[in-house]
Amino acid sequence: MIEVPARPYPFSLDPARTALVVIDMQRDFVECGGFGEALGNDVTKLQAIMPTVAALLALFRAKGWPILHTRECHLPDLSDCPPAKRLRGKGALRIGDVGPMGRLLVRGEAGASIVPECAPLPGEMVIDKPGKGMFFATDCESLLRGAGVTHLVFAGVTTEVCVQTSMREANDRGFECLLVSDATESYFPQFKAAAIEMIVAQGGIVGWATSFPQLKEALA
Ligand code: TIU
Repeated sequence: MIEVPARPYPFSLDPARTALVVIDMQRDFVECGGFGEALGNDVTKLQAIMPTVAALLALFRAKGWPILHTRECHLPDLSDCPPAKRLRGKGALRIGDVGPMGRLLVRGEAGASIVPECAPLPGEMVIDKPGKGMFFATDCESLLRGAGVTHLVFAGVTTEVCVQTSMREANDRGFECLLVSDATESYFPQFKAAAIEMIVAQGGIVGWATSFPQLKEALA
Protein backbone atom coordinates (compact mmCIF):
# COMPACT_ATOMS: atom_id res chain seq x y z
CA MET A 1 0.00 0.00 0.00
CA ILE A 2 1.08 3.59 -0.64
CA GLU A 3 0.35 6.29 1.94
CA VAL A 4 -0.73 9.65 0.55
CA PRO A 5 -0.73 12.66 2.91
CA ALA A 6 -4.38 13.67 3.08
CA ARG A 7 -7.13 15.03 5.25
CA PRO A 8 -8.48 13.89 7.66
CA TYR A 9 -5.55 11.39 7.84
CA PRO A 10 -3.25 9.64 5.33
CA PHE A 11 -5.01 7.78 2.51
CA SER A 12 -3.79 4.22 1.94
CA LEU A 13 -3.90 3.43 -1.74
CA ASP A 14 -3.59 -0.01 -3.33
CA PRO A 15 -1.48 0.58 -6.47
CA ALA A 16 -2.97 -2.45 -8.24
CA ARG A 17 -6.55 -1.36 -7.57
CA THR A 18 -6.65 2.42 -7.94
CA ALA A 19 -8.40 4.30 -10.75
CA LEU A 20 -8.58 7.98 -11.59
CA VAL A 21 -12.10 9.35 -12.13
CA VAL A 22 -12.31 12.64 -14.02
CA ILE A 23 -15.79 14.09 -13.75
CA ASP A 24 -17.37 16.09 -16.60
CA MET A 25 -14.40 18.15 -17.89
CA GLN A 26 -16.69 19.13 -20.77
CA ARG A 27 -16.79 22.24 -22.91
CA ASP A 28 -20.41 22.67 -21.72
CA PHE A 29 -19.16 23.42 -18.20
CA VAL A 30 -15.87 25.25 -18.76
CA GLU A 31 -16.39 27.24 -21.97
CA CYS A 32 -18.56 30.23 -22.75
CA GLY A 33 -21.80 29.43 -24.59
CA GLY A 34 -22.34 26.07 -22.84
CA PHE A 35 -24.71 24.68 -20.24
CA GLY A 36 -22.78 26.12 -17.27
CA GLU A 37 -23.08 29.63 -18.64
CA ALA A 38 -26.76 29.07 -19.51
CA LEU A 39 -27.29 28.42 -15.79
CA GLY A 40 -25.93 31.91 -15.09
CA ASN A 41 -22.39 30.97 -14.03
CA ASP A 42 -19.01 32.58 -14.73
CA VAL A 43 -17.45 29.52 -16.37
CA THR A 44 -13.95 31.00 -16.72
CA LYS A 45 -13.29 30.13 -13.04
CA LEU A 46 -13.22 26.46 -13.96
CA GLN A 47 -10.52 26.79 -16.62
CA ALA A 48 -7.75 27.28 -14.04
CA ILE A 49 -7.69 23.59 -13.05
CA MET A 50 -7.24 22.26 -16.58
CA PRO A 51 -3.40 22.03 -16.36
CA THR A 52 -3.61 20.21 -13.01
CA VAL A 53 -6.20 17.74 -14.31
CA ALA A 54 -3.99 17.19 -17.36
CA ALA A 55 -0.96 16.56 -15.10
CA LEU A 56 -3.01 14.12 -13.01
CA LEU A 57 -4.02 12.27 -16.18
CA ALA A 58 -0.35 12.14 -17.25
CA LEU A 59 0.61 10.73 -13.83
CA PHE A 60 -1.93 7.89 -14.05
CA ARG A 61 -1.03 7.21 -17.70
CA ALA A 62 2.66 6.96 -16.76
CA LYS A 63 1.73 4.43 -14.05
CA GLY A 64 -0.53 2.50 -16.42
CA TRP A 65 -3.37 2.75 -13.89
CA PRO A 66 -7.00 2.79 -15.06
CA ILE A 67 -8.71 6.07 -15.93
CA LEU A 68 -12.45 6.70 -16.18
CA HIS A 69 -13.83 9.91 -17.69
CA THR A 70 -17.47 10.92 -17.28
CA ARG A 71 -19.61 13.22 -19.39
CA GLU A 72 -22.94 14.58 -18.20
CA CYS A 73 -25.16 14.44 -21.27
CA HIS A 74 -28.43 13.14 -22.66
CA LEU A 75 -29.70 11.15 -25.62
CA PRO A 76 -30.70 13.34 -28.59
CA ASP A 77 -34.40 12.55 -27.98
CA LEU A 78 -33.92 13.56 -24.30
CA SER A 79 -35.67 10.35 -23.23
CA ASP A 80 -33.14 10.05 -20.39
CA CYS A 81 -33.68 13.64 -19.19
CA PRO A 82 -36.61 13.94 -16.80
CA PRO A 83 -38.72 17.10 -17.21
CA ALA A 84 -37.79 17.99 -13.63
CA LYS A 85 -34.19 18.37 -14.83
CA ARG A 86 -34.86 19.90 -18.26
CA LEU A 87 -37.28 22.53 -17.00
CA ARG A 88 -35.33 23.51 -13.87
CA GLY A 89 -34.28 27.15 -13.63
CA LYS A 90 -35.18 30.34 -15.42
CA GLY A 91 -32.39 30.50 -18.01
CA ALA A 92 -33.08 31.39 -21.64
CA LEU A 93 -31.51 28.12 -22.87
CA ARG A 94 -32.31 24.67 -21.52
CA ILE A 95 -30.89 21.16 -21.97
CA GLY A 96 -31.46 20.17 -25.61
CA ASP A 97 -31.70 23.77 -26.88
CA VAL A 98 -29.25 24.91 -29.56
CA GLY A 99 -26.33 27.06 -28.39
CA PRO A 100 -23.04 28.08 -30.01
CA MET A 101 -21.54 24.63 -29.24
CA GLY A 102 -24.57 22.66 -30.42
CA ARG A 103 -27.46 21.37 -28.34
CA LEU A 104 -26.80 21.87 -24.63
CA LEU A 105 -25.76 18.73 -22.76
CA VAL A 106 -26.68 16.41 -25.64
CA ARG A 107 -24.52 13.40 -26.43
CA GLY A 108 -22.33 13.85 -29.50
CA GLU A 109 -22.62 17.67 -29.61
CA ALA A 110 -19.43 19.79 -29.46
CA GLY A 111 -20.35 21.16 -26.04
CA ALA A 112 -20.69 17.68 -24.54
CA SER A 113 -17.14 16.74 -25.52
CA ILE A 114 -14.29 16.78 -23.03
CA VAL A 115 -11.89 19.73 -23.38
CA PRO A 116 -8.87 18.78 -25.54
CA GLU A 117 -6.42 19.30 -22.64
CA CYS A 118 -8.15 16.52 -20.66
CA ALA A 119 -9.41 14.36 -23.54
CA PRO A 120 -9.57 10.58 -23.09
CA LEU A 121 -6.99 8.41 -24.85
CA PRO A 122 -7.93 5.13 -26.55
CA GLY A 123 -8.39 2.39 -23.96
CA GLU A 124 -9.58 4.72 -21.20
CA MET A 125 -13.11 4.27 -19.88
CA VAL A 126 -15.63 6.94 -20.88
CA ILE A 127 -19.11 7.04 -19.34
CA ASP A 128 -22.04 9.19 -20.46
CA LYS A 129 -24.23 9.83 -17.45
CA PRO A 130 -27.69 11.40 -17.37
CA GLY A 131 -27.50 12.38 -13.70
CA LYS A 132 -25.15 14.29 -11.46
CA GLY A 133 -23.82 11.07 -9.91
CA MET A 134 -21.70 8.69 -12.03
CA PHE A 135 -23.48 5.51 -10.85
CA PHE A 136 -27.05 6.54 -11.66
CA ALA A 137 -28.26 4.81 -14.87
CA THR A 138 -24.72 3.89 -16.01
CA ASP A 139 -22.56 0.76 -16.03
CA CYS A 140 -19.81 2.48 -14.02
CA GLU A 141 -19.95 0.02 -11.17
CA SER A 142 -19.53 -3.09 -13.33
CA LEU A 143 -16.75 -1.41 -15.33
CA LEU A 144 -14.80 -0.52 -12.18
CA ARG A 145 -15.40 -3.85 -10.44
CA GLY A 146 -14.49 -5.67 -13.65
CA ALA A 147 -11.16 -3.82 -13.64
CA GLY A 148 -10.61 -4.88 -10.00
CA VAL A 149 -10.77 -1.29 -8.77
CA THR A 150 -11.33 -0.62 -5.05
CA HIS A 151 -9.79 2.88 -4.68
CA LEU A 152 -10.87 5.99 -6.60
CA VAL A 153 -9.03 9.28 -7.04
CA PHE A 154 -11.45 12.06 -8.01
CA ALA A 155 -10.98 15.21 -10.11
CA GLY A 156 -13.22 17.37 -12.30
CA VAL A 157 -16.19 19.70 -12.10
CA THR A 158 -18.09 20.88 -10.26
CA THR A 159 -16.91 20.03 -6.76
CA GLU A 160 -20.22 20.25 -4.93
CA VAL A 161 -22.47 18.99 -7.71
CA CYS A 162 -21.24 16.11 -9.89
CA VAL A 163 -17.97 15.41 -8.08
CA GLN A 164 -19.46 15.30 -4.59
CA THR A 165 -22.54 13.34 -5.74
CA SER A 166 -20.34 10.78 -7.52
CA MET A 167 -18.03 10.50 -4.52
CA ARG A 168 -20.95 9.92 -2.19
CA GLU A 169 -22.37 7.25 -4.51
CA ALA A 170 -18.93 5.58 -4.70
CA ASN A 171 -18.50 5.72 -0.94
CA ASP A 172 -21.86 4.00 -0.43
CA ARG A 173 -20.73 1.27 -2.82
CA GLY A 174 -17.62 0.58 -0.74
CA PHE A 175 -14.97 2.36 -2.80
CA GLU A 176 -12.23 4.23 -0.92
CA CYS A 177 -12.35 7.78 -2.31
CA LEU A 178 -9.69 10.51 -2.49
CA LEU A 179 -10.45 13.97 -3.88
CA VAL A 180 -7.61 16.00 -5.44
CA SER A 181 -8.52 19.47 -4.20
CA ASP A 182 -6.56 21.47 -6.79
CA ALA A 183 -7.92 19.31 -9.64
CA THR A 184 -11.55 20.14 -8.90
CA GLU A 185 -13.40 23.45 -9.13
CA SER A 186 -16.77 25.04 -8.53
CA TYR A 187 -18.48 28.17 -9.83
CA PHE A 188 -18.73 29.09 -6.14
CA PRO A 189 -15.44 29.11 -4.15
CA GLN A 190 -17.33 28.87 -0.87
CA PHE A 191 -19.19 25.74 -2.07
CA LYS A 192 -15.92 24.09 -3.13
CA ALA A 193 -14.42 24.75 0.30
CA ALA A 194 -17.57 23.58 2.08
CA ALA A 195 -17.84 20.41 -0.03
CA ILE A 196 -14.26 19.45 0.82
CA GLU A 197 -14.93 20.06 4.51
CA MET A 198 -18.10 17.92 4.36
CA ILE A 199 -16.20 15.09 2.68
CA VAL A 200 -13.34 14.92 5.20
CA ALA A 201 -15.35 15.73 8.36
CA GLN A 202 -16.27 13.06 10.90
CA GLY A 203 -13.18 10.96 10.22
CA GLY A 204 -13.65 11.03 6.44
CA ILE A 205 -17.40 10.37 6.36
CA VAL A 206 -17.32 10.51 2.54
CA GLY A 207 -13.59 10.21 1.88
CA TRP A 208 -10.23 11.97 1.88
CA ALA A 209 -8.76 15.09 0.27
CA THR A 210 -5.21 15.77 -0.87
CA SER A 211 -3.42 18.09 -3.29
CA PHE A 212 -1.84 17.14 -6.61
CA PRO A 213 1.74 17.88 -5.41
CA GLN A 214 1.20 15.65 -2.36
CA LEU A 215 -0.22 12.83 -4.48
CA LYS A 216 2.56 13.14 -7.06
CA GLU A 217 5.27 13.00 -4.42
CA ALA A 218 3.68 9.99 -2.70
CA LEU A 219 3.51 8.10 -6.01
CA ALA A 220 7.07 9.01 -7.09
N1 TIU B 1 -20.94 18.25 -13.85
C1 TIU B 1 -21.67 19.00 -13.02
O1 TIU B 1 -21.24 19.33 -11.93
N2 TIU B 1 -22.92 19.41 -13.49
C2 TIU B 1 -23.53 20.55 -13.09
O2 TIU B 1 -24.65 20.85 -13.51
N3 TIU B 1 -22.83 21.36 -12.22
C3 TIU B 1 -23.19 22.58 -11.77
O3 TIU B 1 -22.51 23.11 -10.90
N4 TIU B 1 -24.22 23.19 -12.30
